[in-house]
Amino acid sequence: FSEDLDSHILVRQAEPELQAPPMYQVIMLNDDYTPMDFVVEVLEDFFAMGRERAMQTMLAVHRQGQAVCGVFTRDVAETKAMQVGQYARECEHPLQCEVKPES
Ligand code: TYC
Repeated sequence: FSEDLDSHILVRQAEPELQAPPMYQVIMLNDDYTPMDFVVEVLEDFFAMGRERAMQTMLAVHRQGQAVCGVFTRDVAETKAMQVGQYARECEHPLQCEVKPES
């Protein structure tokens, strides 16, 4: 009986750690004022993109209004969106990101 109880407790405790955490998209938003070069620099520096991928992502945002620039756990996604907004403001550009739960 006590063996059964132990294994039951172990399973119940281990279960949550086996679930992948919910993931969140960081979505870059278009605006009319932020220079294209600045957006490319942000995508390289905050989202570890190479020049080619950063260019393509920037152009996707420019043409379609928005694009996903990364998928992260909630804290990481919110921190990245905040840091981008803060850095853009410091440089006096209106660039902003939004965070949204994946699917
Ligand atoms: N639309 C901007 C321009 O024409 C460029 C831009 C691209 C701005 C992507 C924001 O997320 C953005 N200068």
